Amino acid sequence: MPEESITGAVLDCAGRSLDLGSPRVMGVLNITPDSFSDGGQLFRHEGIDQEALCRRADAMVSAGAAVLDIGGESTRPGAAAVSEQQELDRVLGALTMLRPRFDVVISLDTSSPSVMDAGAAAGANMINDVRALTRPGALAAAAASGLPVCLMHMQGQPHSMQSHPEYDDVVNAVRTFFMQRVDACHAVGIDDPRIILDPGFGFGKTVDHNYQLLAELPRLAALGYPVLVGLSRKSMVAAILDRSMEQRLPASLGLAVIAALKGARLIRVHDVAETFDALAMVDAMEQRQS
Ligand code: 7PM
Repeated sequence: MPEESITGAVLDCAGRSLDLGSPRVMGVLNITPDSFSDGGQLFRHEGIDQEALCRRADAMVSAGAAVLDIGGESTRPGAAAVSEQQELDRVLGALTMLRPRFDVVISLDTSSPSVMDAGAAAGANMINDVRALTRPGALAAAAASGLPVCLMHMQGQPHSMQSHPEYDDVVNAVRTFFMQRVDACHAVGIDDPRIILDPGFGFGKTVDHNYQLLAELPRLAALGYPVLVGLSRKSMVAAILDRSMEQRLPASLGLAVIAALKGARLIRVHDVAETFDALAMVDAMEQRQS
């Protein structure tokens, strides 16, 4: 475990630095045909809509996104499986478009070793793995990439994870999982300054589990690694307020602010401009706190 808290750390992302002294926004770019909640399709049968992708990325960077997260596999419950080749084509296609155009940290939302290898070679800055490097070869690929990695907790597999989530104590289970995956990272040479943790809201969790994790986020941040959260438009909004996908922004901003106040430093969202402004209020206060 890190000796002192590194939650305010500056991450070295393949030469680009990511200052987590303030809460930062990670913008979601889903390169999937069934983009569940980002309001527009960046991918169709013919392939990536390059113009739409660049427009969306440009809007996110202008609005203050510190990180862009490119994903080519839908982890939505019940989503169709994607072949590794398909995922590679989507992610590399997007990365090749965006890398020369934007001076921003680019994260790859992937569990596939081949995407990690090729993505790192093509200029990606971070790996965001909802499977926490558990796929065969993923630990080695992430280690070789030299990039920071986000280890997310998930109970079960995407297709079935929401059918019957169960824990004795969800916060303890997530903590224990984190400590095991951190050990696995250390064993392959991924050291502390490269590790980010994410409780995985909605990934094999009931509404109660999600809100318990949110309330006790400081216990996870206390492990000493930067915490990333994805809450944007998730069903934990709909469970409290009966809101359609298009109506979840105000509640998502509420969740982003709560998470930041409880120690999250990277907030993964669809609505970058609005989240940036909301988090600026948290930052303004925190910077004046003694
Ligand atoms: C359907 C349900 C489609 C959920 C997409 C999703 C996270 C993530 C996702 C997260 C990290 C979404 C999710 N969620 N990566 N990827 N943390 N690190 O809302 O919470 O985009 S996919």
